[in-house]
Amino acid sequence: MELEVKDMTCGHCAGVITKAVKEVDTQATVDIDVATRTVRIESARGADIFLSAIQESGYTPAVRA
Ligand SMILES: [Cu+2]
Repeated sequence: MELEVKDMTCGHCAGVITKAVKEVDTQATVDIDVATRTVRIESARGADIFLSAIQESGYTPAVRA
């Protein structure tokens, strides 16, 4: 899945978001591009739980259509 996190602005944000994703699914593959505010996640889990986890970390994610 591909998420857009508009308020992810630096490496610190990317680290916090990576940690949040891994807490949901330790097996998840996370690929982040801060420049385009993109978080790509490969996981068997659905998008909703990752959206919630990233929100709880203080960011505003949306599924990129
Ligand atoms: Cu940051």
